[in-house]
Amino acid sequence: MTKRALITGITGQDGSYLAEFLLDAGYEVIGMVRRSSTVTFERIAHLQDRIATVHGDLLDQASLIELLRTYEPDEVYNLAAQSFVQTSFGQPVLTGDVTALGVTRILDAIRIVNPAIRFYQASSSEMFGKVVEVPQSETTPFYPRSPYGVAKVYGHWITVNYRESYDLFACSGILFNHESPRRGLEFVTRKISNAVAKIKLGRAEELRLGNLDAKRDWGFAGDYVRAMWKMLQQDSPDDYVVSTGETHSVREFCEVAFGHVGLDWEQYVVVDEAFFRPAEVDLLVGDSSKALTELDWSPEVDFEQLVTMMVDADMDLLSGRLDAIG
Ligand code: NAP
Ligand code: F7E
Repeated sequence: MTKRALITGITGQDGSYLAEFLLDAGYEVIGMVRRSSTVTFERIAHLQDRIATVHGDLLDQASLIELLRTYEPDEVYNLAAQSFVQTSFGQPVLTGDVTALGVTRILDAIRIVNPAIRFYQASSSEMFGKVVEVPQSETTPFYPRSPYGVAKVYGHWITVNYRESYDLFACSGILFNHESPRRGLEFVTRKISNAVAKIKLGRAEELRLGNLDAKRDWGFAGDYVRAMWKMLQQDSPDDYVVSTGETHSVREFCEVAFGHVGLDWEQYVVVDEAFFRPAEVDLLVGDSSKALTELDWSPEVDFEQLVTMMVDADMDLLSGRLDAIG
């Protein structure tokens, strides 16, 4: 029988890759989108005739209950969030409402409508924040460093709590940074790949960045959505770290990205205090051996391939060889 999945946040980076993956696996895909005065479907435009988009909002409990009643999904992937760390410092209450309480709203909707629905929560390595051990695994204590990280800790624990209280099949995927040509332009990797293309094509002269020393475990989003799905196919629900196990600094990302088009990053990158954060996460590197052992998951794209893929895609996009990033 065809399985039906509901994806919240389908218009985001991960939502678009997950939708592609599930369609290829034979799923019927329902994507929850929030009302907007402008169209936000750029990443899923190429899937429009294969998915159903339906209106709902993580801020509105009734809309979630109604969606579950109407569409009767077998699996729910909760990818929706206010996901930009810098914005969470300026809008901490909104971030808490969507990224933290939004998880309770959807879990409670599942409990009320159909507790047999399998649930995936998009948790984050930002929960480790000021890391207390290296590398970080499922047993590493959390020490979030932003309202976003704090909200994700809440989302993680409410997922565990609904699993333990109501026997829901609820999994928390603790995913480290994952990127792609579809990454939002405000995140540092895409900001860099996009600027590299603009500079190479003569449309920009410099790139202003914040902390170049921050280190992240960067993987490819297309690899990471496979892990989300695998979690919901197990015999019992659990939590998993998903990462590459390698860490690189923002500076190294610049070196590889500019170097790929024959430019020296030091001639173009300007450090700008405006992009520093009130509290920083200095170093993240994950230990995903549990995902390897139990889910048979490992990443296929390495750091260099990821950076060059993003630069090539932005070169194609900006030089008109590609119409869209989807
Ligand atoms: P993203 O590109 O920022 O997408 C976020 C999605 O959430 C968008 O579809 C957005 O809709 C939607 N959304 C925001 N507020 C909403 C609301 N109130 N109701 C319904 N939908 C709402 O994020 P992403 O990179 O794909 O990440 C997916 C999830 O994984 C997020 O929860 C993120 O926090 C988490 N995560 C991401 C990473 C990563 O490295 N990418 C790592 C760990 C965890 P609009 O298009 O209308 O704005
Ligand atoms: O920053 C530094 C910045 O905004 C990475 C989200 O998907 O991954 C993401 O959160 C690092 C930070 O991602 C700039 O200070 C320097 O140390 O790309 P980012 P993030 O904060 O790691 C986690 C796992 C999530 O869950 C989140 O949803 O880069 N950095 N200069 C900069 N960052 C930005 N954005 N812009 C700069 O100019």
